[in-house]
Amino acid sequence: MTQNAPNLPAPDTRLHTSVAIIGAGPAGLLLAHLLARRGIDAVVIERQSREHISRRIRAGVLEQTSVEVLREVGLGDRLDRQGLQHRGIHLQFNGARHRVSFDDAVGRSVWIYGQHEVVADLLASHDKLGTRIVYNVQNVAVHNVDSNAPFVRFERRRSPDLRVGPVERVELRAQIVVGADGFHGAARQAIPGIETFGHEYPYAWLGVLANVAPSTDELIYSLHERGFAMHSMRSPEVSRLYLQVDPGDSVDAWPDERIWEELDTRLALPGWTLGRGEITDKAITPMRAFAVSTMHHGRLVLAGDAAHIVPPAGAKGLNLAIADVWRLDGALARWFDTGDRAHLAQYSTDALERVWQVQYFSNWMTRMLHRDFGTESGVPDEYRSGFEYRMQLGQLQHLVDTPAAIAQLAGFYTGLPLQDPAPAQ
Ligand code: FAS
Ligand code: PHB
Repeated sequence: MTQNAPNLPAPDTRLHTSVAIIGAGPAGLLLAHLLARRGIDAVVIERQSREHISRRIRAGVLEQTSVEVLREVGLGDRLDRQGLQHRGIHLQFNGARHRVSFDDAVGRSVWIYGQHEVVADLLASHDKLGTRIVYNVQNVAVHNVDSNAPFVRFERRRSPDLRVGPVERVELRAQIVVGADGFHGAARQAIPGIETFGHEYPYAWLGVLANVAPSTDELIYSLHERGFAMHSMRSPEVSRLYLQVDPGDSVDAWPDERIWEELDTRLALPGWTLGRGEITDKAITPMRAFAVSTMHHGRLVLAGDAAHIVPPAGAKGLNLAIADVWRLDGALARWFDTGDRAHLAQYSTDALERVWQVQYFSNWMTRMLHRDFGTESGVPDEYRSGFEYRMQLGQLQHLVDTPAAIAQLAGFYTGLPLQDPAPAQ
């Protein structure tokens, strides 16, 4: 991904900008939007096509902190019209469903508004702003991050069929390079000596999208002895549902009937029925946590999943990306407007302080709500996992009975406050 400006072949095309952003996911697109509002030029380069990034189904929950940011920067109109405000969630265990009220506990909410909707709003904004977004790039490499003239090299094909035709070598010169290229991106490798820390959970999520009205008013997180299940939604007509499965499980082993049967079992409640409909999307996502030791080196900065991944039980991945970008935008604005380098130097420390608190919350939600059947021997160990399960039930019962515990969950779930970054002393 990175070289220190060896004698590279001359590029076919040279582009110039103030901020080169690698990745047109929520982090990259939102940063370009925020910078454009300040008159700071950015170019976004993206490995996939516009169609591909537009149809990716991922996160569904926006914490109130994120909603306030999006409204503040002119991205709240459709969200306020179509987003579903939720003032609490349901926790289900031991055959009972308990409502956890965010409103009563902390007076805040979350909004159900799919990540693909946020991306659609961002792309519509960039169409109006005329932002330069280069899709279908290949072989991206970051150079000279330790100099004051970093640049990104990449290739693109001009032909409509991206697999054939001449390759154009492009050099994008910038003052700052931002790696917003997600977990599988490679920008972070351009940071010498960067360390990564992480954890692979012994389970995964089978996520399904179904054309059926949600059978609940608010999200249901359920711990059943067979494993975790969740009932979420995308709109009054579309349900989003999840099942805990084994990490090595395959979607092929989960025909629709089996999915509905298992959801019925894990979400069962006397007097309640789960509506069924056409499943339009199903995918298995591994469950991992990961974060880097630093999000900044020289003229390279990281934001979003490029720097951290949280397990989705806390509904934080997208929200953390928004918080990173809000903070990075403020630091870059000061850097470009006044030459103040203190805020950019402080960005990584401040962003990671939030990341590790959210890692803690996401891990806590994950371990509380998933069954760990795993054993080193591979032989089911009811002695150990049965003990763990009964302790989780005790934890959940204490949680729903204890206002202070509910307040902590509600505070995290609806979003930690975004403090204005204090410049480094
Ligand atoms: P993204 O991964 O969204 O975007 C990175 C972009 O960079 C991509 O478009 C990629 O194509 C591009 N890219 C990568 N390498 C590149 C290169 N070398 N050159 C150019 N471009 C490159 N979060 C939740 O809160 N709730 C959920 O339910 C949830 N479900 C998820 C399901 C899946 C399958 C995944 C992968 C993530 C899920 N997440 C969820 C987390 C997700 O929402 C992320 O937090 C969010 O997409 C972060 O946005 P970005 O940081 O922009 O990263
Ligand atoms: C979703 O609706 O996709 C969703 C909701 C809550 C989570 C994770 C995913 O914790």
